[in-house]
Amino acid sequence: MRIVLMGAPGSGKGTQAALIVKELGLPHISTGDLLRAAVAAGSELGKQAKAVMDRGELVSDDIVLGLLEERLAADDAAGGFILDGFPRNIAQAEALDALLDRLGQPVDEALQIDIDEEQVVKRIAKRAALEGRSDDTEETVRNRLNVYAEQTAPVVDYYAQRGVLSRVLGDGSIEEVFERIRAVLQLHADD
Ligand code: B4P
Repeated sequence: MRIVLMGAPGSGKGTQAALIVKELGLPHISTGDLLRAAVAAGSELGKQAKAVMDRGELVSDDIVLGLLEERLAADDAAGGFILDGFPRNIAQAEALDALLDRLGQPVDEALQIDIDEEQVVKRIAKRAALEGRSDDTEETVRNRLNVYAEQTAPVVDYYAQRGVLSRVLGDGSIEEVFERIRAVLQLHADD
């Protein structure tokens, strides 16, 4: 199964992807994690990405697509995957379709986690206190939310038009949200 997990920053994408991975045994491919690994490695690409991430903006499509293509070529991705944080704009969605069409492996399920802005700000403030991620400052989070509304929200319609979109509510506990996701995935596994 090839799943795309979408939602605003703080909607619980990364959190829920980790639970889905456990349940379905698919690799979890997070472009945020791939970028943070590049930053931690101190490569030239990582240095460029860090400046952009710290402003709350999207890293260039070329950089992210390069990282993603490399990751999707690994053996463990051949039997399906969960993509977390990608695509983040229409150009990325089209590039992903082109890449997966070449492999004969289209997206099966695009899962959108819906959440209101107030909860996002609270959750990320909590993570900032616990983990100190450099893009979790209040100003950057606000910018990430604006970027999400302008560039990423249209991707939801893109998948709706392709008939693969499901939506779940992201409020409530981590377990409650996961139960909703599990119900959707179960339903579609039986299709
Ligand atoms: P990401 O790493 O994708 O960061 P994110 O949107 O904040 O999501 P994340 O998965 O980390 O958080 P989650 O909602 O699970 O991206 C970071 C940056 O990388 C972007 O701003 C951008 O610059 C760059 N980037 C990434 N992908 C890109 C792409 N494709 N193109 C260009 N640039 C890209 O969780 C947030 C917090 O909420 C956690 O602390 C969690 O514990 C908590 N939480 C989750 N569920 C909860 C619940 N039900 N109740 C209470 N708390 C909950």
